[in-house]
Amino acid sequence: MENLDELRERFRRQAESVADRDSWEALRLDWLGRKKGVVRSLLSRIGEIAAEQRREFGQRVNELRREVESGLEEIGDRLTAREREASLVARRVDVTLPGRRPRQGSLHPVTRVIAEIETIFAELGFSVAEGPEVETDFHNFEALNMPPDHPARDTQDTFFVEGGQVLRTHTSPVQIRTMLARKPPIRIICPGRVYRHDNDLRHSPMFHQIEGLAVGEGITFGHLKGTLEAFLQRLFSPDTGVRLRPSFFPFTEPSAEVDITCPFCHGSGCATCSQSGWMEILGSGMVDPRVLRNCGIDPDRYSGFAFGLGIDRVAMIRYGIPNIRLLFDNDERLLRQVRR
Ligand code: 2U9
Repeated sequence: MENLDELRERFRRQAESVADRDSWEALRLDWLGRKKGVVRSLLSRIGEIAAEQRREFGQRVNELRREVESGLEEIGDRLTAREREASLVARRVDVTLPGRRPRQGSLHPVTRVIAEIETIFAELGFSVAEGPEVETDFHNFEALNMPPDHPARDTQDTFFVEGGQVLRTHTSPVQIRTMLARKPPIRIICPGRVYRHDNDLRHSPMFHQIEGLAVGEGITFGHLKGTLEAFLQRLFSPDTGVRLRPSFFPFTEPSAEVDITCPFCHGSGCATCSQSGWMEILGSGMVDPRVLRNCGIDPDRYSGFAFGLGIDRVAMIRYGIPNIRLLFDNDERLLRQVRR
């Protein structure tokens, strides 16, 4: 019995020197361990105690066990609190540091130019029409006055698809489809991807066009010129000069190529415009009467103008991009450089 008081004292002394998890676990095993723990070995020796003292001995060993248990629990709680404190200190966050800026997305220059041109033409009363990129020979060529084996087809560098279809070489088939489906008056622009077998610094096998078409009674070359002048001065700047040069396209008659005064030197001559002061920007003309007739529109009653421009070229001029490939390489640095 005196021994038990001594043991209690010993536990208290040992408990005081516990400084970490390992010594806490060692203390627990010493006292409560199932095989060699002090409490367990005391109980296993109860047979050595005189019968009339066993009851008291049992009670006192249980008291010791409870004291050991609550002592261990108390130290354990203290260790847990200390560990938590240490980990909070170790993972301390400096809330005064500047935040990380989220990476910002932005529209591709081609997407931006398309949106800008759509806005300008919406104000002029045009709506947007779209169509398939894999086209029939009829919609891409024949209806546009380019019959099979006609030399005009040579200029189109066509990709052929199995089954006799083609990747559209221009967005003109969208205008053909619109005229076949609707009666005049028609005022549409047709933006989209087109494909030509051509690949160098200025050409990509896939590029973007916007074509426009206006068909109605009494549409003249004057409407063509006025519309394009208004459009180009909105797209570039109000003092942009516009000039038309005679040209030829199978689907327009008469046809004209359209130049603007160079947006870089404003006409005085620089490297970008080869010292000419002018830049070719689009092709245009009055819709050939045969094209109207191919689409079921009476050319004696209706007339129309059409035009086409390369969007990628406009984006390259607008954002100073020297190589068309940069538009399609999916290099994020391009987006960062042209971002507003
Ligand atoms: C229909 C009738 C006429 C569309 C036209 C051009 C002239 C033209 C080029 C500009 C640069 C293609 O992207 S580019 O290489 N386009 O020069 N396009 S007239 O004429 C049409 C279209 C549809 C029914």
